[in-house]
Amino acid sequence: MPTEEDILPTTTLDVTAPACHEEEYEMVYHKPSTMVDVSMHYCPGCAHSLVHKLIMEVVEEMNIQEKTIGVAPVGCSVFAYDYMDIDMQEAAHGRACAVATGIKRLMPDKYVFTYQGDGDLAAIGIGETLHAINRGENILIVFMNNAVYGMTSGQMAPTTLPGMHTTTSPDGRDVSYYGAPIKVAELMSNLPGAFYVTRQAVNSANAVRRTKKALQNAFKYQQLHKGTCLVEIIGNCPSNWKMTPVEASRFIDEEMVKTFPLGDIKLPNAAAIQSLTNLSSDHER
Ligand SMILES: Cc1ncc(C[n+]2csc(CCOP(=O)(O)OP(=O)(O)O)c2C)c(N)n1
Ligand code: SF4
Ligand SMILES: [Mg+2]
Repeated sequence: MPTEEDILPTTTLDVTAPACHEEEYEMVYHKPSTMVDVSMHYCPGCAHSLVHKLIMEVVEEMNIQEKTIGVAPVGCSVFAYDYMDIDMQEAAHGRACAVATGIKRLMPDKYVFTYQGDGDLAAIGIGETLHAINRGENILIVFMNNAVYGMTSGQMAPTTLPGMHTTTSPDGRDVSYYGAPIKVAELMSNLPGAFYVTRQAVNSANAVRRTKKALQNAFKYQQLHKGTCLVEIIGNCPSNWKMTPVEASRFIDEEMVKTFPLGDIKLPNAAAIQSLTNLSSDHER
């Protein structure tokens, strides 16, 4: 029978962390104070985590943490409220824009945004979304388009690319049978209530910078009470695309943008931008 001595390690491991001289390093990155300091449940290379961070950076930089209310969807980002340190409301599948409408109408001075995937927004929630934008609700819609139902294991979504293989289109999406992918940003930009509509991505450093700028604009435009802002973001879903994170980023540049070209689709007019400038200088006075 082994003795206690046989079982216990005979050498002691040195677990002391190496000395860290913080003062020698310049801080170039910090997690926004507006995020909860926990690990996320997202897959490696998933766009959701990155976009959560970008939204929360904007909230931090605009100093509007106490004034911002988010509406979480059903989908992989259903737990967004666990990561964003702001007031948040969970909506039933597809109903985020209706919930956001109620919040914004009751509290018009708050910054209200929805965060929705393509299954949530473009399938079950297309009616709510279209009517909210048509009414010109003063909300920001952050639309995460990864071309599949991520959470439920990769079924075909309204935004699945022609020929794309999913669990419910194993031979590739047949457009003659299922119809063409819905270009949500272009469709919604035609509605009179749409104030600012853009499509961005987060698959490269430059794309991330442009998406952040779009989110900054959209949050600022909410101060004008002029209509709905829609920021569509092409999101990586390496797990359901059956790709590595690097392949998924490449797939966006090589395939996704053919159907979903990136860039601004509807911009506010010059007078609206000018009134925003006047508003900010009023605040500064
Ligand atoms: C009324 C209703 N229908 C279906 C579901 C099942 N469901 C949960 S998440 C989801 C798809 C989510 O896909 P998407 O919105 O694109 O988000 P992603 O996971 O890709 O980020 C579905 C169909 C549900 N929860 N409720
Ligand atoms: S399944 Fe796709 S969308 Fe969901 S967490 Fe994983 S990579 Fe992200
Ligand atoms: Mg999706």
